[in-house]
Amino acid sequence: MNNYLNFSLEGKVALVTGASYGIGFAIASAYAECGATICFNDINQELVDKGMAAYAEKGIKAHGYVCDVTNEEQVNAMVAQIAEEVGTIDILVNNAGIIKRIPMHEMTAAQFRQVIDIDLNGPFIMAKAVIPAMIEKQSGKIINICSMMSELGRETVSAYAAAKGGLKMLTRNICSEYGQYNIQCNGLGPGYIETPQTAPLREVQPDGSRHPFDQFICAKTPANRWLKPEELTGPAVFLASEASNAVNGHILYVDGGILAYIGKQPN
Ligand code: NAP
Ligand code: GCO
Repeated sequence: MNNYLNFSLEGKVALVTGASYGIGFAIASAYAECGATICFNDINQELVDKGMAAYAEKGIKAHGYVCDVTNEEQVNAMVAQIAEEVGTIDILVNNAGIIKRIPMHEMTAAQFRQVIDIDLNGPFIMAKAVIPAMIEKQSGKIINICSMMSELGRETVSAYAAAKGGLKMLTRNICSEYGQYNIQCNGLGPGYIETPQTAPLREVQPDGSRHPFDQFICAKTPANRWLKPEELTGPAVFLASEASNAVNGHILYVDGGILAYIGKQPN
């Protein structure tokens, strides 16, 4: 097989965190279609059960685990259980994440810490747990789900932007430290995606008008629309496959052109 054209994930074990629904679910589903065995975790059994049912509905036999990515003991136990039950992890997607939209001067330190803990410390703990087996295998793929906020700020998302900016540099540092073991660590930077996390930004207003932020972000996107989780899957498969073995420390933005565009002039 020509590695330069090998997008297959046959025989690979992929762990996608926080993948009961949303972006993680779309990426894991695409990985399954490309031949990977899918493992995912979520914060509680109810969500894991929901995810298992959703994967089964798509004909995917997934392995689900209850695990809080900020809890190192739980993470190490999950990685060991996956190694025993499924196989060592070839592909890790650090997808689990939260956002809090609060003006910074009103945000408590505890709220700030919670976002940093899940969105930045979690990916560190997860990557640290899977890297030893990847070193032993002399191969591995780590994909960190970054954000427009890895590059840009906006009102009310200080903790999230700090976390996602840090995640960009964690991505580059894992690349720097572990590239010698044929481990590639890249970021996937979605633009504005239609998921539960952004639902509040798309709510129809009481007068029936579109949410101001919905109108704003469409004006900032050349295609003048929100993106769908499924539109991230091609780039995600690329970053998980041998086709990207020479790509490392890169943040692949899948944003419909937002970062390139000054925005549409209001009428
Ligand atoms: P989502 O719909 O909120 O899903 C996030 C998932 O992560 C949920 O299942 C959530 O569980 C889980 N999770 C939260 N904290 C966790 C923890 N401590 N341990 C394990 N799982 C945890 O988010 P999404 O829109 O799919 O986003 C997924 C990732 O993409 C996030 O990292 C987000 O920052 C990033 N992103 C999203 C967008 C977008 O426009 N949607 C754009 C760029 C980047 P709960 O249901 O319990 O919270
Ligand atoms: C927000 C949104 C964004 C998206 C995403 C953009 O409040 O601005 O939630 O942060 O989630 O990260 O790439």
